[in-house]
Amino acid sequence: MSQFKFSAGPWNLNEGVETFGPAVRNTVPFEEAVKKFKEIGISAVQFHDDDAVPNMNNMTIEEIKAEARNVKKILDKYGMEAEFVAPRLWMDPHTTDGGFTSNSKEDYEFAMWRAFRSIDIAKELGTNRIVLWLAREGTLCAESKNPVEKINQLIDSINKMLEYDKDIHILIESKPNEPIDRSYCGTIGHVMAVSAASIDPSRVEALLESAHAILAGLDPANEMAFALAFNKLGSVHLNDQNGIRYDQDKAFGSESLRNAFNQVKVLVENGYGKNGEYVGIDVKAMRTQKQDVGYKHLENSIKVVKLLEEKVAKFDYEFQKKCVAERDYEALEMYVMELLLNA
Ligand code: GLO
Ligand code: MG
Repeated sequence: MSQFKFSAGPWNLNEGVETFGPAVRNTVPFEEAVKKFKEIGISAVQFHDDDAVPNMNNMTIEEIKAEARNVKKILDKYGMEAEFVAPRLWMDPHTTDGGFTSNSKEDYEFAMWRAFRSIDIAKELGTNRIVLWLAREGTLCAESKNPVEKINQLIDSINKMLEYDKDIHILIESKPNEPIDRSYCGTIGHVMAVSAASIDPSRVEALLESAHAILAGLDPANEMAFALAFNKLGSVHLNDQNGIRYDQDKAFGSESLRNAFNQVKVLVENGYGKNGEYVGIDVKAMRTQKQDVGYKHLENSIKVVKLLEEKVAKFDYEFQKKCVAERDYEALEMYVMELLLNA
């Protein structure tokens, strides 16, 4: 049992494509992915706009909405929800140099069109959450953009989305780098600042992904805590990451169990999920994994969350208080190690 509701995206059943090699697994058709998700305890699907409506660039608004309604029927068939829709502004030729911070007026307008369509799709799927992973909002060549101007342009874009629909909430997924070298919105602190500068801070929240915090050299649990302190943790992407390398999206807890424990602990302690927030599992199957077991990374991540919830339930707050009063932090640290090791 878990106190959380879990979500994942179709991209989490990945084919294993990477920079140095092609696909090693077949694409799992959408409906099959939804079925699989359901079987392993996931209750909501996360969408890129074009996961829901492929080929949307060539469709009218009405056609896009109609297609989204068909997707909703598949969700309904399996009793699944949609958690969010995220405009995929990193794949298209129009967003090679970013979308909301593009130097090209035409490409900027394309990015806004996709953002508005993502809102339309979200409404049809029955969610008011839009996620912005700002994949290319920054630079590869530092001098190619005026950073102050671009950060203001990003805030303007968010304001236009907030105005377009009075009900939507925008969750910014911070990431310091990859695919770009320097991102304009690399941490939860940046997200909170952008939120505060927007026309409706109550509708601009954060999505913290464990691996992204580690890539920024930060602690994922503290990043979650920072957003929680402002009442703005709209979603999380739990996964893991072996230090500052390429973005690995490993199974949750597979690299640092204590970090994972503290993420679950901060979520539990702060009643995360009480307002309908999901625990997203943004993990990638290892490229070495065969087709028929290419979903175990999801299953295992959920299992680790549940096991850590049990550890959190056992956490002895009296003992912690005693250690703090005596300033015996070695004792507290050893207690946590023993708790996690079942010693
Ligand atoms: C990549 C991101 C990616 C986003 C997803 C939703 O680093 O974590 O998986 O979460 O595209 O926008
Ligand atoms: Mg993510």
